Amino acid sequence: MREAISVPYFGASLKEWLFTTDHKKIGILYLSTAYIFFLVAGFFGLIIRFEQTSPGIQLVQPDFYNYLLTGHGAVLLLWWAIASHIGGFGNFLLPLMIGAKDVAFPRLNALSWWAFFGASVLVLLTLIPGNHIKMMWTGYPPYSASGDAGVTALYVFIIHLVGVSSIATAVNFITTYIKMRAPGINFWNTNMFVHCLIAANVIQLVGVPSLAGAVTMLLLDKYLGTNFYNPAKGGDPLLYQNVFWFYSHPVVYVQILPVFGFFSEIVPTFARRPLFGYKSMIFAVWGITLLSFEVWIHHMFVSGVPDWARVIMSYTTILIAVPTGIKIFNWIGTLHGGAIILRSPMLYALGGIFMFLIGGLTGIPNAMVAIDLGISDSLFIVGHFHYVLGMALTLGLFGAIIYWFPKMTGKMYPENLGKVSFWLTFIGANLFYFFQMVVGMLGNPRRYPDYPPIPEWVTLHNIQTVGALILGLGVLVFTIGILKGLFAGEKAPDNPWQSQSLEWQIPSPAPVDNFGEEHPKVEPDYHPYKYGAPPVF
Ligand code: HEM
Ligand SMILES: [Cu+2]
Repeated sequence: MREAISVPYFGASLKEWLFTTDHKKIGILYLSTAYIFFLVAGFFGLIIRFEQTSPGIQLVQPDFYNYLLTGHGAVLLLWWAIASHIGGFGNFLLPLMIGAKDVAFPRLNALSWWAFFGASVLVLLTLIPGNHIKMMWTGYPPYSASGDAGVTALYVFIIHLVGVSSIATAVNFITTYIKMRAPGINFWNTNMFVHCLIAANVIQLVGVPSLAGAVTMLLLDKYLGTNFYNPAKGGDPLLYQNVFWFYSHPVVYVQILPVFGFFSEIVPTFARRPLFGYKSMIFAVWGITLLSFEVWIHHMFVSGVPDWARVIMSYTTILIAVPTGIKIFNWIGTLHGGAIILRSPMLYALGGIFMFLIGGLTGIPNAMVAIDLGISDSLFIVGHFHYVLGMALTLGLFGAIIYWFPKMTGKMYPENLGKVSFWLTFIGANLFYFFQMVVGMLGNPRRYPDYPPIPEWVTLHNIQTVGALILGLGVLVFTIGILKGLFAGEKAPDNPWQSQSLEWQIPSPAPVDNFGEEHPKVEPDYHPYKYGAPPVF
């Protein structure tokens, strides 16, 4: 086994970090930025939660509440749910998993990172009181085009920069997968994470321009007097909703597919079984990708769209449950008869799959027009998407951070903090979001700081706040674990989980040149999930 040529991360100088084109460093930059933004935006969520504990206004004025909610939604969706997977893990893992030296265009990759960094700076500017954006992450006109909505322009530029970054990354990753695979790596022995990552980037490539178009027209309407969305002058606010959701529905798969990838890497490793139904999983991923562009009107069932459109998109939405069900079935199939080892990454993966299952099941009623008319814009929806996106995603990411921590840092994440943080996060999230759905079903609308003092509602809100506190504590413990692992963690073996996958066959932390000058030698019968031998850890 080769030695690492230099200490790749901690030992690198500031200059090396600033000018780096190394996919691993860029991945770590993305991931750490996304993590810090996650902490701040999660804290915004806690304040929003505390404000709703009792009826009346206690902590924050409604105007500021709108800013917190906008920041919470937009930053968690774009930074935590996209940048951490695609920019962070995608960059770090893609070349390692396919046996490449770097991505296809390392300088373009650095450009992606800097565009993203620029967007991060713009987000920080919104912290200044005069710069608040208050139109919610969806930015619907006519409100967003009005003076009350705050600095719409800043929002638009943030989307533009994130968009440039995403498109460049998508081109880069897709090319890397097609052109840079080590001889012997093919479509049928590629890691599920890579399949999911490439599918997600295909969605980015097709979808991001649509979102960029939607917000550009908004910018022109608000500041230059055009009338794309102004019905008084022949425009149509529904145009915004259509163009916005054409991307913003598929984006949920950009966000969740890489997490499916994490589950699919972690579950076989800790069940010591090959991934059940590997090929059907690949079809499911691409099925979801294709279908994802056929369902956006389910976000507009109450917006006044024609019935035929509602009916078609109601069916297509329910159809997506099929490939999704296949995946859940396959993870469970992998567990069946396996020698299950409940280390913390596995706990997080199983917890994430559970959250996804609840989120998926509560999504089916939303897809039915007759039911959605009643629960649209209620806290039921917010509870649903925190299950499916918020928490399935966060648990999956936490599991992934612990799992690949050794390869990224050369240290082990402390197992006890992994377990404690898991149980706190898992219990807290369920208390919080389950009762959020219940109060939503009783009629509590979303996005309001206040509600009528109905005793039953007050109790339900109190439970949610307790849940959010436990969840917050879990995130805190997890974060302490990262710091402890970094500064005082045990030295990591090269392959602590005895994984078959390529990224574990090199030293920890991954050396600067990955596999050296040559592609790694891939045996003809290589498969990332070729398990069978009982592990010794
Ligand atoms: C870290 C713990 C989190 C807490 C405490 C939290 C809390 C909240 C609360 C209280 C709301 C407001 C619901 C309402 O009254 O309308 C909300 C909305 C929202 N959250 Fe979270 N959340 C968390 C994590 C996440 C994550 C991980 C994501 C995404 C990946 C997310 C995405 C959103 C979105 C998109 C909204 C809707 C904003 C809007 O209506 O425009 N949240 N969250
Ligand atoms: Cu959708």
